[in-house]
Amino acid sequence: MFVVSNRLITYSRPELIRKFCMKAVKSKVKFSSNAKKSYGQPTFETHPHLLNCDEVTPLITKGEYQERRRKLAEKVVCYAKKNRGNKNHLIVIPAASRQYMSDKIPYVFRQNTEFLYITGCQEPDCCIVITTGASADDHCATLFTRDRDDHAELWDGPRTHPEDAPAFFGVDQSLPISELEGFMQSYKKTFRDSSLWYDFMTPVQDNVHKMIFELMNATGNKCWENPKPLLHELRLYKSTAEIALMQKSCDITSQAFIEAMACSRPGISENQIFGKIDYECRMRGAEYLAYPPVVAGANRSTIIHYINNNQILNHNETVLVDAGCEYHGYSSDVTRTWPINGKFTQQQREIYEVVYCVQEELIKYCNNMPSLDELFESMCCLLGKRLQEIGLIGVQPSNNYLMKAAYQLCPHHVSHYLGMDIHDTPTVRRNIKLEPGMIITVEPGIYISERSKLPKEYHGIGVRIEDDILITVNGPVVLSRRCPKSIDEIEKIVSEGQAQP
Ligand SMILES: [Mn+2]
Repeated sequence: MFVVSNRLITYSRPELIRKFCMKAVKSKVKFSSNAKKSYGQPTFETHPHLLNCDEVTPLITKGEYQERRRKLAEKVVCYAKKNRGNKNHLIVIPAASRQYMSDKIPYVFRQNTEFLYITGCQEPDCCIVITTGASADDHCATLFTRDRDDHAELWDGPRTHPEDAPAFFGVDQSLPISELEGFMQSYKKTFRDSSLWYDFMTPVQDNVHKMIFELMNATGNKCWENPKPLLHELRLYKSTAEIALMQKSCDITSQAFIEAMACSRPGISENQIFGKIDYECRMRGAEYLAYPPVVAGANRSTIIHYINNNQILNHNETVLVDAGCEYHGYSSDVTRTWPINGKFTQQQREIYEVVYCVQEELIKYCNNMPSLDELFESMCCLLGKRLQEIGLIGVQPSNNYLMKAAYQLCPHHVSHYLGMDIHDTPTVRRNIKLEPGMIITVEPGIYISERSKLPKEYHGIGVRIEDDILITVNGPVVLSRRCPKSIDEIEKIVSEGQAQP
């Protein structure tokens, strides 16, 4: 009996919200039932080579997107309960806008990651609004899509129209973006004691940002929360489909590295290696490279963020390449260092072996589920010890001394979370223990600049080895395992490549 009445109460809320939503816009929106369906992104009907039936983006189903929205609503409700917050919540996550490099010339469009994660919608200038009461199961998701514009659609291609969006994206309802302001005003009037969840810190769509800012001022609303940390907590743990996408992304990048190694020879330019990796990734199905790659020959490899990539690679030099592709929204991030003529010099080999051994040990250490910061500490420790063994760091008993000396030679962190973004979920702290489902990088390096106090013959050597690691209950899985990294393997691939005409 109690259960029945409880259900009645909880189910009344979404109906209330939905009725309120539709009433606010009823007069303005006309849906024609027999018009041709219109979508602003690939669907199973138009792109069967990319999508299966019921998938909104490759491998990720409508159901998975619905589950993500439900979980977000649940986290919001949970957070509010814990902090004695409001009972009603309005979560607003806008899509990104196009960015232009010069008059009417756009940059490659990249969707706002939080919006893409929660909707699967790849169009610019849309917005998702999730409203929820005290029970997240009754949340209501409204997708605002760009207004119909026959002229613009002729130039830029079709847009998703509100009458077609709910069936495809699995949202409860959809409205044109021009209705967003009215929708929010009505909601604020109906639920005066509600919290607004919107990321004021990183505006991604100017119009929406300005409108929300003004609305908040006008209503004197001070109940504002940022949904980003909660979204990052969700994104931190990868689903089965996401792991498959990450594996594919790493496989593509690994193959591209092998091809780039095989085409290396003295006289090739850094930019040509960049081009080779980009080409090989695209030929295997990636959309583009996930970030401007570092292709750094000789002493340029000691500059951590070198992306000029405009030098020639010579005999007896190494090249450090940090690159990765984006495959259906999922990024890989791999670094390898190889000798341009197929043979490491004595000093290059010594440094490479130190980094290689330390990297292998760090991957093994992931079995203990350390935090990223603990992983960093042990990198400094291990690097220090190895460098001492080969006589590059003086014999001093203190651990502290070793770690400081190592940190001078590797001034960056050893790891970050990885996923849709390269530096994924940056609001998640690096001092929490690893857990199954997380994906991280492990990337120790040694950079001996020409200003270093170490012996001259080591100057200009820069080595980094970076792999992408999935944490599982059975231990770490190296997703980028198909990218060769032992000295023998690497020398063989480069040498054999050079033997080809
Ligand atoms: Mn990285």
